[in-house]
Amino acid sequence: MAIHGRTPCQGERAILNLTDSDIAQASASTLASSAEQASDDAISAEIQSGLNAEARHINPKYFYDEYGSQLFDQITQLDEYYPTRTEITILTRFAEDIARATGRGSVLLEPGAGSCAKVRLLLEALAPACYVPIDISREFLFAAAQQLQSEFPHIPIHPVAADMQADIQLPDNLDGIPRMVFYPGSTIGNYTPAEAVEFLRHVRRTIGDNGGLLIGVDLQKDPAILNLAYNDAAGVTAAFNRNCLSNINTLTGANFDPERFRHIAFYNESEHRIEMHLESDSRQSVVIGGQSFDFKESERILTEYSYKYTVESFAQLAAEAGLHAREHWVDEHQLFSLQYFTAS
Ligand code: AVI
Repeated sequence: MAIHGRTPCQGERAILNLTDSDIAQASASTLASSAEQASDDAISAEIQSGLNAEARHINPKYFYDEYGSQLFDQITQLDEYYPTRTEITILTRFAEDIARATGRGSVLLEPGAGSCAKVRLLLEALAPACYVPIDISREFLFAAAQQLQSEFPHIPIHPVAADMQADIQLPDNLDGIPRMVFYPGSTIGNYTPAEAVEFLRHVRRTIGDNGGLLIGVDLQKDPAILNLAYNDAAGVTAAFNRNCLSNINTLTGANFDPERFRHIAFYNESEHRIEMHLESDSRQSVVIGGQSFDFKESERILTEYSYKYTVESFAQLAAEAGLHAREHWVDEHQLFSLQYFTAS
């Protein structure tokens, strides 16, 4: 990667200019874990294992092929789906407050950065020594980083194509600068609480003893609001849910008929989570990787959990990972929160 100027550690901004060859080099140095693309057989085996389980399930990662990502973008713009616009309102309104709480000039890491959309709202206020977007989707990430670099030429940007759980190697000149992980979008809600603690422990290791975490967390609220958010009138969430079956067909040669599965989404009040399922509209059989699966009428496949927390319940979870609650910001209707934790 071409870094021009003195290192940030020396007190001056380094400008990282991304060229095509930088991109190629960085791509080549991608961490091994992200380079290992699951083979068709491994995908079939994973789907088979989920469907052989007593509670049939499919990993929500299968929502996100190109079409699924477009559908998710559409979801974020729906009237019923409040999380994205509410988080944007909080980031816009409290950017300076957030910077005051977190401090400026840290190395800002964003796992699953995608299009780097939300960080734009914070970059001027946080003035990071370096912004490190991390995403498995290499081409998309580098295109987004290049665009961001042109909008914020004074902020060094160091994209890393890697899995969210990978250990990230940063340039030596960033050693000793406090790290802050930015994890917006309430993606943490798609983990079970045990998985969330595991992820937060990984964050804790990444930030070391003097770093922080700024995370978007969706809040518990009137179930009617939640049920609407995941059952939009236009049927975009239903199409998003069914699309995982089309994606699995493409990846494994399976023969799901997505139209023969109904979209089911509801708020489970005792578990504080939205559950999304696909429900078979009749008896049917599907072949995946040479194995046949029979579905009874109304039999369900679990496709996603989306856990909702209170500020306090999430702070307790984070404490299990060694993260201490410092400050939080919510919108006026208390729909969504942005929460700041430090390692010590
Ligand atoms: C990505 N994640 C935070 C979304 C959510 O709300 O749990 C995924 C989603 N599923 C249905 N609608 C949106």
